[in-house]
Amino acid sequence: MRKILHLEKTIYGQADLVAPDAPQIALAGRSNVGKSSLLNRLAGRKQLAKTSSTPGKTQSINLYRIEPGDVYLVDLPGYGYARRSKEERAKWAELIERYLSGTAWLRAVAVLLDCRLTPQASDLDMVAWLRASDIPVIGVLTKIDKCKKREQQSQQNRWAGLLGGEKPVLFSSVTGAGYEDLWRRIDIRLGIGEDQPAAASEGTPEIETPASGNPES
Ligand SMILES: Nc1nc2c(ncn2[C@@H]2O[C@H](COP(=O)(O)OP(=O)(O)OP(=O)(O)O)[C@@H](O)[C@H]2O)c(=O)[nH]1
Ligand SMILES: [Mg+2]
Repeated sequence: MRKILHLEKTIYGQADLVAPDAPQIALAGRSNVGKSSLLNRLAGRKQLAKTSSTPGKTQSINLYRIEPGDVYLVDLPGYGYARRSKEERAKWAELIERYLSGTAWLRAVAVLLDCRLTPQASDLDMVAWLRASDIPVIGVLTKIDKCKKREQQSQQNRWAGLLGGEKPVLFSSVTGAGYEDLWRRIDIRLGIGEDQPAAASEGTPEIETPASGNPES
């Protein structure tokens, strides 16, 4: 069965920081790494989450319910965007940290890493913090359409060491590479399990533009 993602809740700040009491997986990573694009690819919809070539596009915590079921994928604002003011960066970092540390139903965090970059300090900090907090990490190397096979493999091996052994998923929102592998890892963490491979059994869907426009706007 094909999964459908619906934007159910948007959190703009501490005042409305209430996550649902349901299993959820968050997408974390530096600004521009491709979190919202990856979510759109997983949903099979081009414009569910807003994306931009300019870093700092996602400015809220967006909770997408995965149907069928009562489980969530959560798109986070990016970290490490140097052009934001110090105050703004601190505000986002605090909101993200509060969400990650205060959500008992958080089953894992998918940490997205650009396949073209060597491990960045902010990524290493995030992975170290998650591991110290006992939050499972799903590593994802993004934009692999921009990396040669050899580079993909060396980055995968390097990150496997930093992530505690498991090789990150090789993903491209452009080609759909890694779609099944990532859904499988998400399903396992959400407890949807291997009994209901859902979208994975039907392969990568063509991305559709929703007729009803962008529900986020
Ligand atoms: N070639 C290629 N470009 C990608 C891929 N994924 C995302 N992009 C591009 O990278 C840019 C940033 O993508 P977003 O999905 O908005 O990134 P984000 O991590 O959500 O960024 P913030 O919301 O600012 O934190 C956009 O121009 C995307 O088109 C990919 O797999 N391959
Ligand atoms: Mg985004």
